[in-house]
Amino acid sequence: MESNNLERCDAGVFEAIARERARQEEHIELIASENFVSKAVLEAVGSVLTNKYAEGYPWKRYYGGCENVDTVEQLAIDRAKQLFGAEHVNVQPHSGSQANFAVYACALNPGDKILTLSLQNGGHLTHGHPKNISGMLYGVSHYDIHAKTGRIDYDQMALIAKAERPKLVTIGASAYPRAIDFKLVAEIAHTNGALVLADIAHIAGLIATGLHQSPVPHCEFVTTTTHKTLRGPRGGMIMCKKEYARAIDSAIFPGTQGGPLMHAIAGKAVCFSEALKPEFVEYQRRVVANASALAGQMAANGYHVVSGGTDNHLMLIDLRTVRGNMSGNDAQVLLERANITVNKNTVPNETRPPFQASGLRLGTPAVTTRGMGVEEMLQIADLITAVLKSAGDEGVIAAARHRAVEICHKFPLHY
Ligand code: DSN
Repeated sequence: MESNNLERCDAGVFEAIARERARQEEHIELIASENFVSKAVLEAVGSVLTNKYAEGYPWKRYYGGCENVDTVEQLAIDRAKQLFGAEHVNVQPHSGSQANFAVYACALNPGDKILTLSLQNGGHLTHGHPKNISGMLYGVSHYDIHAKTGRIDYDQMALIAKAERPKLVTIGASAYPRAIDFKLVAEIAHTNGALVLADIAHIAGLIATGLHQSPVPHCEFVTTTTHKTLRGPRGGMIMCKKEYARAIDSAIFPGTQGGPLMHAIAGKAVCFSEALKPEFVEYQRRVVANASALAGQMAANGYHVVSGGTDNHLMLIDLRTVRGNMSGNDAQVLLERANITVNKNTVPNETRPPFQASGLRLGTPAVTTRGMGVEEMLQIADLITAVLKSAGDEGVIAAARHRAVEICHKFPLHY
């Protein structure tokens, strides 16, 4: 790569990137929404395609010189269709938030009602948070999870759908450890005259490989990011039924975006081709097995794992059930000192504000990409436990950090 140029021209950025590379190399990455892309994806994203303006869609652009980016975008679309069995795909959303907003712009008018998962119990900002445009423009009602089981309350969803008659039901989460019954959600929505948006950003890799139920046959709209379990570049994508194809394309461009990020779309094309390979199925199986092992060992170490475990790539640990009642934020800061990267998260029946929170969200996509397996998950659970029980003791934290770095060195990133 051309890092020599960067070093010469911009020492500040060069050095920050070098430090970030070292951080990624030597920290155990458990943020459930992060992953490590292949060198091929990195090359595509760092390519000359960043230079090109290409408003419009393949073979129908506003500017000249688009023949090569047309090829790239068409490859991305065709591969995504094959991967998910979608009728129509738009690969231009700059992010998952952009993808969701384009669906709202396509399906709703300001003031229309939407029904979404409660944000405190796993939902996403773009699913109706009062300070997000989705919460400002639309009338939002929430369904929730069962406080005891930690699982989505589909009966409550049906009751609210019947009472409120929303125009759109959204299903999908940022912090939900269980499998989702998309078919049931579509039945509930359609019975009550609503369309469905499934936001599969977190579990796209599990769905692409058939490990989790796909919403694509059942829901009008499916959005995802491409950088979580799917292991591609940062970005978004929309899949929809054919009848909404034109409206969705128009909601992205010119509706809510201008020129597409062609270098990111090239990275998506490479990601989809990687995800079509048999090795990717094996990778997703290992992500789930690792999450299950990590959750099992955390439970064995005395922590309450929300819903009793996990079906996917992540778990929620409720810290209130262990002595000390540490906040999620304090736990995150302590673990960071031991080179273990996590994020605080609200948990069912939360008693703290979101910036403190009472839980941790742990995920296994990134560590699994490095090649770590069940044995390492058990060790990582024990390291987390030791650090959280250390009461800040520098000796304990230093020993955990030393071990975390050793594990990382055993599974290098090869960038
Ligand atoms: N920030 C993402 C996550 O961590 O799940 C959601 O947008």
